Amino acid sequence: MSGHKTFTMLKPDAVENGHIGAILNQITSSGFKISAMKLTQMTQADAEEFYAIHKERPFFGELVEFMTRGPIVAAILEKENAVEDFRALIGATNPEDAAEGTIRKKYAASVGENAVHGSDSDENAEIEAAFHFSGRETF
Ligand code: FUP
Repeated sequence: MSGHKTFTMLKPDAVENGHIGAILNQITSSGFKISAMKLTQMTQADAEEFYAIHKERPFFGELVEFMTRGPIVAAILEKENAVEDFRALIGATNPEDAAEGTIRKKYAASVGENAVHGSDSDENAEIEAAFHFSGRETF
């Protein structure tokens, strides 16, 4: 079935600040089902590969440093229209631009440390889910 899956990471800032429970509660109470989840820490090589599309951008070094500095919660989420609905739930990349009530508005400090990731397409959701989870970890 296309369009029913997205991938998220609760980023190191969200984990450090004790927001795992509140963010997961907002995600599940918005109708997303968790089909895979783990606490894990990305290596430098992992982060460079995951964000390879941004490697020429000026913020790439800081992004990799941030994403590897502590554990993240990686999860696969299922819901009809998952990619678009989840991006609406998390809000704009820069929390200053994010709508009231969105996860980034509530929990993110800056565009660089913005609490949560959400896939931007069905294709990337599949790639990102497979990057973090094996078949045996997905339900
Ligand atoms: P998003 O899809 O909303 O996660 O945003 P992007 O894919 O454009 O950016 C990925 C990550 O790069 C962001 F979560 C944070 C970082 N970033 C910056 O640090 N500065 C920027 O100007 C843009 C993105």
